[in-house]
Amino acid sequence: MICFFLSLFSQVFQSGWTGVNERTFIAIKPDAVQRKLVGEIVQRFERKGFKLVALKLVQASEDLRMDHYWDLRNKPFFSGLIHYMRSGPVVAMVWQGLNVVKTARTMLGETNPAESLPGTIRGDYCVDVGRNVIHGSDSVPSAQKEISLWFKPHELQLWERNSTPWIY
Ligand code: DAT
Ligand code: MG
Repeated sequence: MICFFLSLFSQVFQSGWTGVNERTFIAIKPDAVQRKLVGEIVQRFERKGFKLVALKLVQASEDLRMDHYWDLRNKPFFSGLIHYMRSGPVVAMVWQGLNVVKTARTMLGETNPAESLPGTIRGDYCVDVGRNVIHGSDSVPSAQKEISLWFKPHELQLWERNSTPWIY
């Protein structure tokens, strides 16, 4: 019980969500939901040893889509990207663990599936950069920004995972 409260305390009050408390934002895009890849993708993060902190199926509003991809607003593919992200619900998730931001990006593969190695999610499940099935934050600051865009604080679950001592 004491360990549980200490863990909650450190999760709530530790600044920067570093170390084993690092968090990333992952979104399973509308094409992957349509193609029934949700279970497969969630399983990869679970089996890796990351901890699921939040998950919801959401039809992203225009404001949310624009805010999420605001840095890319001047790219020629921006309107197509915003349209694609409106084409159906996405599975928004927060995963937590040691180096989760960088490791998740490795698990995703490259932005262009043609450059993604087999064994990565984009390498295994897609062929077109405009239908690349998954989003993952590219840095810890981006992750913090994206998590706060997609989730309210009470949607992030503070829970003790029994398998943690077998992972760290
Ligand atoms: P990533 O999703 O790997 O972080 P990004 O942030 O550079 O890549 O771009 C966001 C999304 O925009 C990407 O997942 C797919 C789309 N995109 C990027 N480059 C593109 C291009 N050249 N043509 C079409 N869509 C592109
Ligand atoms: Mg990006």
